[in-house]
Amino acid sequence: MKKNLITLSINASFLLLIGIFLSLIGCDRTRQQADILSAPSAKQAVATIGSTSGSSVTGMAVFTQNGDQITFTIEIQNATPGLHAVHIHENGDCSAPDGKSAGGHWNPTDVAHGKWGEGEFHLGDIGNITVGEDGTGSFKLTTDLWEIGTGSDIDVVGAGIIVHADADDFISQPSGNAGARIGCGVIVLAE
Ligand SMILES: [Cu+2]
Ligand SMILES: [Zn+2]
Repeated sequence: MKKNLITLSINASFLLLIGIFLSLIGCDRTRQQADILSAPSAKQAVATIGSTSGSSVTGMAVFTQNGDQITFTIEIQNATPGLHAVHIHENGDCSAPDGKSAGGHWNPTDVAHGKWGEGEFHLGDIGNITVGEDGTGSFKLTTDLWEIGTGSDIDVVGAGIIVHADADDFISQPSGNAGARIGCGVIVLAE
């Protein structure tokens, strides 16, 4: 009699476990369907940063669209500690060893160079990234001033990302006196 009771409770626990397992699978499937449904609006562009001007800088920049907002993140490695300017430049061309093939600052609105969010500034004037003693640094920015993959004047795809040896002073024309181009990447649409 006691043995039967134990068997019964083991069976009940087993059924409970199966129930929990099945409901977890159910949740997961619902989540996957939600991801598929939201996929078309989640546009993304990326730029892999390679070294230029004899530096050993590497990094990755990612643009992710959420509604009309685009979040930009960049992470770099192997840079000297301190401030380094980061800009979007007009050409997605990193073929020159000094990065000059990327051209001047991306400036589709035809205004003066400046500080992001204050008065006039190029749409490529992202700002300065702080690199620590370990040679790494990261920066994040959210804006509705850019587009991804629309082919419009303010579409970032096809432009370049440049990391500079020095800080942007946000004043000097036309590019903030930020020194050599030590990192370069081409912004491409992510599939
Ligand atoms: Cu620049
Ligand atoms: Zn600029």
